[in-house]
Amino acid sequence: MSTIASELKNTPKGLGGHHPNNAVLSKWVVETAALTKPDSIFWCDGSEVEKEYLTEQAVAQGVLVKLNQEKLPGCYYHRSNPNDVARVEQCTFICTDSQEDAGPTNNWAPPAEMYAKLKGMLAGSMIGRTMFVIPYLMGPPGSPMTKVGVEITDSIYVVLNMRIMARIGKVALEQLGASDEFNRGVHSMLDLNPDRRFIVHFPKDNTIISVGSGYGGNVLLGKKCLALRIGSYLGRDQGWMAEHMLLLGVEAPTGEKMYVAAAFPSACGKTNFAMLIPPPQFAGWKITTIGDDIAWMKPGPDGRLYAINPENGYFGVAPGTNRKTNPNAMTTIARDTIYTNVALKPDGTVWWEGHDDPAPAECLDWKGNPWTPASKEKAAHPNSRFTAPSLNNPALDAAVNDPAGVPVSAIIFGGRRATTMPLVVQAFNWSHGVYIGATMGSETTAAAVGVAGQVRRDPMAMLPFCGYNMSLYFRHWLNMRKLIKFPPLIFTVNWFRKDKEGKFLWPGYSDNMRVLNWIFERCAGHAGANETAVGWAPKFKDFNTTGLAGFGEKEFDEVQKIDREEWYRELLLQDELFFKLYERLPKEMIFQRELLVSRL
Ligand code: OXD
Ligand code: MN
Repeated sequence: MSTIASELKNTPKGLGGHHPNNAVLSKWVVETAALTKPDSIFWCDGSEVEKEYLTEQAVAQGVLVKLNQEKLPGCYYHRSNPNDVARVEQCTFICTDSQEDAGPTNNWAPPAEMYAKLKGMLAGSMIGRTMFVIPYLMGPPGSPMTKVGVEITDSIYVVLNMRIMARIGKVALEQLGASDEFNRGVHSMLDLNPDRRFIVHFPKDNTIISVGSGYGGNVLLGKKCLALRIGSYLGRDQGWMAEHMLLLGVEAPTGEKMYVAAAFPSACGKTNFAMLIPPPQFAGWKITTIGDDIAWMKPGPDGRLYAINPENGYFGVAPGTNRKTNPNAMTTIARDTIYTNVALKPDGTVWWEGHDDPAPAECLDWKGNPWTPASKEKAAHPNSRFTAPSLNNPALDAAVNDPAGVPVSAIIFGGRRATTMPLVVQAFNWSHGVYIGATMGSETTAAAVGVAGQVRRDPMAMLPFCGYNMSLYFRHWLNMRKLIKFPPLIFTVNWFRKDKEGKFLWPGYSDNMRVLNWIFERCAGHAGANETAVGWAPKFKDFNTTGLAGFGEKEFDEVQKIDREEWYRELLLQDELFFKLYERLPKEMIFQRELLVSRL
């Protein structure tokens, strides 16, 4: 079918037919339908009625399983194809005109060649299926920082996830109006053959095509594809920043409040940090969440850097989430949540490794096979996920929908490092901070396909998400300084340092409040610091350890230790990235490296 007139085959009256008053959008949808040949077209309006209808359809098709509605109201369960459980960086492409624009850290192919290949795969790919059209907003309605996207997909699971992760339907069409400025995203599952799996970005055309996968990070196109890869590309040209950062508010008992943005690689606890509940010693302190994964930041009229969270929900890692590590997340995911690839218990509830409940005597694992505690394999996939609306979060910040965004006082870079990296230090200045971000390393996790646990460089946690040449991205960071009169202070943290026996030196989770407290006091100009080779470090007396059993000055020194031998090795590892990026690497990065060597 190739015209809009013949759509809406089996959908109830009033649903699926909300055409936009936008000729460019209509034309693009008709053209895509002509290529993919769906049985019907369904325009999503984002309404509750629509949600109910599509959820019912998904259950009838076996895409979703209805969970125990008494214990988990509004919650559903999904199992993906076992070959399709994480982002696939080797199949992710940035198709800029020249390979140099994509840079040495991205896969690249000539746009024309890639379009031809993908169009070949999309030809007739939706025969027998419904084509859903999802207009969506990344960002609060009415914000000048917000972007409109339209995702075309043949997956009902994608629609139901997108309606949690973004503001979809009518609100997006209203913001779009008659404009032709929207991201064009096409997703088709094909046959989920990993050999025909491609996540491709055409930044110049503001276009994304994703085929052969159903996994969130590959197919919820507003998230990694638009908000980070295309977003970073647009941000460079338009003077703003799209970053892989959580955003949180910290309020002191005095009522003074600041906002902090923090970049950590995937599956390193961003969601936990964004929803942190301070330990009892911090009575009167409040942490509130703006976002847990992505921040768009732009200089504001008062000379500060303002940020919005483009998303509207959380796509979080389930394993390890419990009442101790993240009580707010547990409340958030108790209703209206889609669980993917966790274990399914006989009573219609869910379980994963690191859940509060003990392992069930029996359940179905993430592949649907019977599982008992004696089983060798994990019950939940290590990258199993929950998709939950922000509105459920008891700690949601009141400014989350503020079109102006929130002013950022501090930027934190962090990685998962067993050695070398101290718990916290502050960069000497913005360019030193950019160097710290650029040289970030972290042990790999299950969020991407590959071996977990190896240290890899992940500049600003953006290695898999930068939509152009990484060296030019560093340049953009340096340039932004000129546009921000009162730049945020930059810090680096590491919650994951271990002793020789492999035991964590820092308790983490809610105790990370102590680090946040020092950062807050530094931004407020209250706390002192010691100059070290790698940055300003907290003095023990300024670092709140009350109530932290077994953690005294000796333990503090241990977790803050700067070991010269380790740092020499670190510098050699950092060089690997710099050699790779050398051609266009800003010279400031080399100078910062030399300064660090001389300080060491
Ligand atoms: C994520 C990721 O899903 O970073 O947020 O992989
Ligand atoms: Mn992420």
